[in-house]
This record gives sequence, C-alpha cells and structure tokens, in this order.
Amino acid sequence: MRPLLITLVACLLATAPALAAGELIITEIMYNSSESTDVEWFEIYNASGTTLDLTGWWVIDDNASHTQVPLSGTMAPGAVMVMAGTEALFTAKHPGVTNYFPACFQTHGVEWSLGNGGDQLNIHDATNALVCSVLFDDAAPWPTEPDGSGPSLLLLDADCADFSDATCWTVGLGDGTPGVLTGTVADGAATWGDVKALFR
Ligand SMILES: [Ca+2]
Ligand SMILES: [Ca+2]
Repeated sequence: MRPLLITLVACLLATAPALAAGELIITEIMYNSSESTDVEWFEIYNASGTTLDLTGWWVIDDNASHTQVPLSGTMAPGAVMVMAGTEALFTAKHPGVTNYFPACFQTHGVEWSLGNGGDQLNIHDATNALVCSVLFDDAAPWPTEPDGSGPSLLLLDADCADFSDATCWTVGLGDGTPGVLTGTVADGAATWGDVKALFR
C-alpha cells in the first residue's frame, strides 16, 4: 500500500463517520395535548446501529433565535429517549417514564414550545450539522387528531425519505407512548427490522 493511501485509510479510520440521514429519527411528537396547558414532548430513536454520544448535540424549533436545548448522554443502538417540554408536567402525566433528557425545551434558557398550528424540530450534532428535521402541521394532509384531541403524532414510515412528509405520520395511541416505540418495543436489543415491522 502506498504511503498516501495508508494515510488516507488511517484518517478514515480515525474519524468518526458522519451520521447518515435517518439514523437518529424523531418517532413521536406531542405538540398539543388535551390538557389546557399542553404536556409537550417528543421522542427520538437511535436507528444508526451504533452507540451515539450525544455530547454537544442540540435541538431547536423553527426559530433560530430560540434557545438551543442540549441532548446529552449516550444512546445505544435501538435506544429511545424523550425530551419533555416541562419536567414536572411530563412526569406527573407519565410517571413510569424515566428515559428522558435532563434538559427540557420549555424550561431550559429562554422557553420555547411546540406550536399548536404546526412547528419544526431540528436536531443538530456536535458539529452543528443537521441530523434530523421534522416540519409538521396541524391541518390536512397531516392528521388533525393530535391537534388537542389527545393522541400524538406518530411516525408511520421509518424509512421515509423526508420526515416532513405528512404521509410518513399517523395518529398515535391514547395519550401517546413516550419512551417506547408504539408502546410495545422498549427493548434496545430489538433489531431495526423488528422495529420496521412494527411500524407497518
Ligand atoms: Ca403546544
Ligand atoms: Ca412512543
């Protein structure tokens, strides 16, 4: 192997590969719950097949001047995590759910919330690269039941090319299933194929 090629290969091995699209995805969004004060949250899923170190990663809504709210910790392959709007409201409604981030988007720095008329969620990695984006709406072709009737917005097609495509989303179960995929898969050992089968 020539020295230049050896150097190139060494560099590739030493550099963590960039996350491809669809490898960390938002799987459920509660933007307008049935309460008079919304109990907001969203759920993310590590579909990358590798453990992700979320140090330095952050999320923001559709307003770039809003506070960048940090993700944190690591996520094993298949792991699911929730970010709540307000911890007290979230834990009061979902007392059994413990896999949520310490930072909450309605109470970390300058408050922002998920608009009841549609909004955007953007997850960035530690290099500020955009790794997941969902632009959702409360009107057709988006499901309208999540707009205050109780259910969440639930990802239907995990292979979606564009997660802002309304056809990728459906109406969630009950008051949502924060922290577990469709309320049945909480097992980090589940394969991506298992999960995809559940979505179908
Ligand atoms: Ca809201
Ligand atoms: Ca869920």
